Amino acid sequence: MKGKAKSNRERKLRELVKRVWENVPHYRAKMEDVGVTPHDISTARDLWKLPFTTKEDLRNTYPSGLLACSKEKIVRFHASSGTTGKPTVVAYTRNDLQTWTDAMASCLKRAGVTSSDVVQIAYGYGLFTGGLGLHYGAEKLGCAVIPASGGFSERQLMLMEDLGTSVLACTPSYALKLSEMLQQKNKALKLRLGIFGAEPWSETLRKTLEENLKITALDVYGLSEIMGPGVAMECPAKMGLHLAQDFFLVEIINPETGQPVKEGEEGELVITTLTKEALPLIRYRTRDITKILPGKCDCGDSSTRIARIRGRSDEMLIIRGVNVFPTQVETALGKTFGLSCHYYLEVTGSEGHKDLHVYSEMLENLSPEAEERLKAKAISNLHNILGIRVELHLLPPGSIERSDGKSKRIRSTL
Ligand code: DLL
Repeated sequence: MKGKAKSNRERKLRELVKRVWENVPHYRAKMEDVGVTPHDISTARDLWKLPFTTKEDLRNTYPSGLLACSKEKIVRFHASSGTTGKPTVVAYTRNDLQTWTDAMASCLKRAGVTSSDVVQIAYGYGLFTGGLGLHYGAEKLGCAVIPASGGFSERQLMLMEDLGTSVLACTPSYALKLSEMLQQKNKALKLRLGIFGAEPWSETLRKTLEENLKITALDVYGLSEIMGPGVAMECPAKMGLHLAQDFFLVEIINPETGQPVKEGEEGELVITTLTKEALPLIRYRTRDITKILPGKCDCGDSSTRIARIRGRSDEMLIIRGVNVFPTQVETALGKTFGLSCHYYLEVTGSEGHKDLHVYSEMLENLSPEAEERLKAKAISNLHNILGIRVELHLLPPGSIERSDGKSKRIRSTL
């Protein structure tokens, strides 16, 4: 069966390469540039011969230069949450939407969601893929779906209580905001599971959410360029995210050299879509940093698993020669009893000598002496994990703005 699944994927790969060669001049030109034709690609081992596709390719061909089907076949557009310039537009055919629904439903099933669940979707609905992606997957499983979308937090809590929400799907930072609001209320909830993703988050934040909300919190990964949520999902064993491997091939490369990393090493995730019709992507550089995990998951499933995303390569700070990801700061702050999970970062100084400022919120107001002790402990934890000294600023409880969607951890950089 395993061999059959593999040969199926390889057949899909050959068909994909032939299809983009015939239908997408941009891909054909890039392949011709490196002297590759569809005849050179027969198994996944040949993938390296193909050129990468980047966010720039999508930008340069905006809005529809990479389309591999006629415009009549498009039934939906989404767009990435780009902050600068034009967004990245993603198109779907009817089959693409079906594939997405199937992939998302399998992810939710893997997480333990069943038709008895009431799923409240507090990811944004609209151009962002979070809301509708989760929505169709959960509906396919037969769940009762509450399309709450993001924000209107008081109403979220009311719906949770009145409709008996058992599964909450939103960003981990929004889940944190909701959990804090809940702590001040006396609500009888049936919540048991959180499907959290769309931004990097740490094990520490998982623990906090699980304790505060009395749930199991699982990680879901995806990106609009590839499809949306549903690319990979944790199971309750929490041993990494299982890849939806019927639909994607993955590689891990060194982001600087573009070469594959050694087995099990961390690097940039590169994804090839096997079944997408409207916008197939070949060797798409996600800029997300992770690794392929060895061995088998305790759930018994032997599908490829990736580690929780450490962060995006373009959000990695280099402070006096040391690489720092916001999730590492989150881990260090989480190890410091007395601090909340709310924080943000600023970088000051000059190119040659950067300083990292960490702004972290205290759980309660303290006496000056107790605050000094807390600060010393946090600085020591940050030093142990990051390997550098940082400027730490402790802020009063509740002073850092809460996020209803993806939180912005790096507020300013050079
Ligand atoms: O965030 C799709 C999504 C929606 C995923 C809902 C999960 C849940 P984009 O807006 O295109 O799409 O952003 C994609 O978000 O490249 C990662 O950098 C980051 N990201 C997504 N999921 C995770 C995760 C959606 N579980 C970008 N952990 C990706 C860390 C994540 N980062």
